[in-house]
Amino acid sequence: MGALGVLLTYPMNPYLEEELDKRFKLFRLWESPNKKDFLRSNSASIRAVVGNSNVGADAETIDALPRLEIVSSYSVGLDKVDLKKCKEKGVRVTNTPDVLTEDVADIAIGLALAVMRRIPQADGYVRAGNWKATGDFRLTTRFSGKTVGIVGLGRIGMAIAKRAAAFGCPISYYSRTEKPETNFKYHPTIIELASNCNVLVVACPLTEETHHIVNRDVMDALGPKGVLVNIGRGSHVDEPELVKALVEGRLGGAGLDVYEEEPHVPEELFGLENVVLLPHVGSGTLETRKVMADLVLGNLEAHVQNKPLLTPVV
Ligand code: 8YV
Repeated sequence: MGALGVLLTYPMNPYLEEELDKRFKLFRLWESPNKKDFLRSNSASIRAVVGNSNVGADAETIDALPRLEIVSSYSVGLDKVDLKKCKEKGVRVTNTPDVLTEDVADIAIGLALAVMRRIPQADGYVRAGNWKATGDFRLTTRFSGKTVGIVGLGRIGMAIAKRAAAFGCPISYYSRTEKPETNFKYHPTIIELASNCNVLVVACPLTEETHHIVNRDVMDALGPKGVLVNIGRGSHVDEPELVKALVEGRLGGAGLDVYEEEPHVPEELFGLENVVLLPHVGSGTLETRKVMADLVLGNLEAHVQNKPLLTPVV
């Protein structure tokens, strides 16, 4: 049957790309000016898709590839993969759970600290020579001991909770179901959670139910002293409402790693000093990205060899 034809949707990791090229027959989607034509002319060869949080496997891509057998995603989040269609068509799906949990949780805490202690601004203050010229930096807000509310107490949510607890922060959470195995305080609605915490961290998967789960009412419940941290997906938050809430001072601050239309970030945020903006780097360490790549490769190898998949979803 020859080497497995693998479609890589986006230039996500040089090591992964090199290994895919060595082990399989690689097709690079982004190199083609016309996606439809590219898929049509290579549809007889492509039996696997490797996507990520930018470009996954939508219904159109899946329909264009009648020989597709597996989608091996270089991400834990599968919101860019049409899971329903994959199920219907018998296409297997894998992701990269667990291996990125610690890094993403680190970034969540880093964002809360950066926003509240104004770390980027303080750094800029030193670099600009202002410390010498005008004296000490202004006072900031304590993070330790503040109530942290987590939306979604899955693997990443739990890792964030553990870290925040070590900072002496009382932990509360909202999720579809209560987790009686934890001592954290459960709130049955996100509004109730936001009304009762200082820092609200979004850590749930993006689904139809969680799209814009952080809306204007939630932001207002968090209030002018509250801080929103988003390490989930941009579309968890109603972004135009977030911009308004921050500009109008109805929300105290925001630490964001994700945006609705990446890499587009609303420019109104650039001038706000109560906001810290990261370019979707939650899992972006050398260590984690290597293990993620190896999981993608391992799942494809297992599929080819008819062995159990390492991290099956569908
Ligand atoms: C990456 C992610 O951004 O795992 C996820 O769901 O969002 C990230 O780890 C990504 O897919 C790397 O390209």
